[in-house]
Amino acid sequence: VKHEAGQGPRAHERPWGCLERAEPARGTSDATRRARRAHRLAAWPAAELREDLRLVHLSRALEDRELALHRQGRVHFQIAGAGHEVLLVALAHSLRVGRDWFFPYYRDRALVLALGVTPYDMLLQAVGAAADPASGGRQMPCHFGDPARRIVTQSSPTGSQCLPAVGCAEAIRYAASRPHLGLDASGDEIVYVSLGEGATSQGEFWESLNTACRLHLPVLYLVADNGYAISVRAADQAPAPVFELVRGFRGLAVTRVDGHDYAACRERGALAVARVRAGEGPGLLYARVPRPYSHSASDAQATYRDPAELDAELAHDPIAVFERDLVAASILGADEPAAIAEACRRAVLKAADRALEAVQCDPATVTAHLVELPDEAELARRQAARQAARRARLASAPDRAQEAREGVPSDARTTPSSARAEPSAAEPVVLAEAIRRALVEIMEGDERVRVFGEDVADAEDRLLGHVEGKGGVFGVTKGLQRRFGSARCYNTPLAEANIVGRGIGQAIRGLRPCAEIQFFDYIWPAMQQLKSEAATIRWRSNGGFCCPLVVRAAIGGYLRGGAIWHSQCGEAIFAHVPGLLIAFPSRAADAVGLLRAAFLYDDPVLFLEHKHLYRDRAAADSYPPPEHLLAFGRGVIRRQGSDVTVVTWGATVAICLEAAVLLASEGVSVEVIDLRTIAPFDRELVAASVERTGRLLVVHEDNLTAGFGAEVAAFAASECFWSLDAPVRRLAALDVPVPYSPLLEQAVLPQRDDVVAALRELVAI
Ligand SMILES: Cc1ncc(C[n+]2csc(CCOP(=O)(O)OP(=O)(O)O)c2C)c(N)n1
Ligand SMILES: [Mg+2]
Repeated sequence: VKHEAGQGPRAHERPWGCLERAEPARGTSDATRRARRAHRLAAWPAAELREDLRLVHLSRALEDRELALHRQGRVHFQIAGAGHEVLLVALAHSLRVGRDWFFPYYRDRALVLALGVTPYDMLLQAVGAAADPASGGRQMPCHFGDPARRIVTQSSPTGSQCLPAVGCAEAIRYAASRPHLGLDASGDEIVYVSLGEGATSQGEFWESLNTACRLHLPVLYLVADNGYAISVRAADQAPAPVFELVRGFRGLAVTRVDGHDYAACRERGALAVARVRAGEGPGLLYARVPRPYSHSASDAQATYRDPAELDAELAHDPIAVFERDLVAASILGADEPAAIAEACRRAVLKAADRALEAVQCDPATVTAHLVELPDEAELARRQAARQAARRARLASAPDRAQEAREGVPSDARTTPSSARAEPSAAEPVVLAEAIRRALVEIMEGDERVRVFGEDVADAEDRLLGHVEGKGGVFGVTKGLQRRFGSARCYNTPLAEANIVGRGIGQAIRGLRPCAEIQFFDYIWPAMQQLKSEAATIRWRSNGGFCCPLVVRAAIGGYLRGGAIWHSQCGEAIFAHVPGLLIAFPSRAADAVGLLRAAFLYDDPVLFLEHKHLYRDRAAADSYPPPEHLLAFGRGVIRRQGSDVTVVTWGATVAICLEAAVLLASEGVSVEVIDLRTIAPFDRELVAASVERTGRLLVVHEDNLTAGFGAEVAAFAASECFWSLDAPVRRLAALDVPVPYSPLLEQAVLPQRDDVVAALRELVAI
């Protein structure tokens, strides 16, 4: 920043990082500080210190070997944890392998070594070998993952790990208070989540702090500040260092430590962990560390860093400081550090040679572990088990038995008299009510299911006897909190990434979370959690982890007045995401069958509930019996016909059926297929129908360009070509947002007469 003569920089322009970093230590000489550090080392057994020195050298030797192999083209990427090692091995002493949950950062190699992952395992990942235990050759080096050690499969988006980490901590608390769930919760396990100072700029970090503090969760954040996010200085990221910025987070214990000082890291790290473990709430451990190596093998930090700063970092490498202190404290002889370093170098050389000989990945396996859908027999078995659990639960609560027989929750005990009466099981129920009942039934059968989102709860517990309760802006979750308690149905902050990210963490910890997105139009803040996290967890860990999360979202238009942010569709965008299952029912009974299945799968489901159908009597059905289970990927023929096939889903199913009735009077026989699920979609049903009719029209409410209809049409063009007597046609919303004025909305969304016109034209070809 340039300043006028005589004027200093204004406060907000001051590069705090540089000033603070340049600040000389006050009052004590280097020699005194070194003597103090050496003295403190005597607190720990020499063998432990020696082992820690071995670990830091092992970590550094791995970086050096991988970098060399990268230069030779035998390792395809490298990212080094150099400079962070001493901090991490010191902290590892306070964490418990196989008990605590780890959401690491890519700089955490030394920690992961301390947790017991071997150099060979890490090198298998670096060379992209099939036997890479973390990812089967699918992820870059230092993207850790080890189910037995509870090291959660890591992704690359910086900061996105924070919300799942918080969700995991939530689940720990829930599981610990319900030992009968068998989730192996010790009660004092904690979550470790690690990130760099650059990643603290991400909103997801702040959203996670919000919940960690509000719920006093057992989460330890480690922020390792190495001064740079690739080439961007810490001072350019934020107005102040993060330990200052978090001051307003009530309940967050912030600890600062110098990552060059093993003793300080170990002592203060232990105190920070102990506090979190004791249940006193979240902690943030902020550590200053150097970055003596470039950001990654694709970076050359000499091109943008001050040479003097780099020289200073190399001269004060934490490993060298640790060695000098160990020798000064007479814990190691003068020659021992070099010998340890050399032994590590040799061990890594050997492990690398072995890894280079390991079998490389088989291209045929690349689609394995994307999703793992059980067959229908297995699905039925799971449903039977859930029903048995439900019956047992209801038998232990006799006042619920009548409801179970009827499949209807009465909630009569605590609902004020003004609440509506429940219909009997045989009476048709609209889609919203069918979903509500299905949620009740599923929650009764599986205590791992929790429902959360914006406004999903009824009311404050103390008011439940006096007010009717909210239960969602569409009333779909009404009565769940009243019936199952606030631990099983609760409100979240108004933050969609928070909702989905916490769901992911809970799923990883063994629960079956049900996250609600109030309006599909507001799902986008959660996109990273859905696309980069939930949908990739199984694949990126090569089947080591899975994410059984159901995300319900109210979707769609035909509302009159919903406008651009309460009426959109957009399922095609999610259909483009491998690893995500998508349901889009058009009728109440289907919604129940699909929701039952959704909670029996072990993969993430986006469950789209059409707002226009919520209360549409034409989409109502009797509440189906428990055996009614719909596997994903099974469409249904809603109306048989022989002249033309219409493929559709959601609210346009009814419109297409009306059009088919009209055309029947003109002698045209239209077959209408309701896909029911978008991912997977029922290719066989579509192909068999087109084979009979020779003509295909795809109709959807989402806009035309790159809509899911394009996928169905491309499938038909490719696989049904010899059956087709006419080009495949699509009818969809115009490529503009949904407007407020009913006249404009009508102009944008496909209407019955549009379908009729399109069909007439198609059969005339
Ligand atoms: C969301 C996201 N944006 C950009 C990147 C590319 N990227 C990878 S690491 C990195 C810098 C991270 O800096 P910091 O959090 O300070 O960690 P450090 O690498 O310094 O340890 C960036 C920009 C990414 N991985 N994820
Ligand atoms: Mg950094």
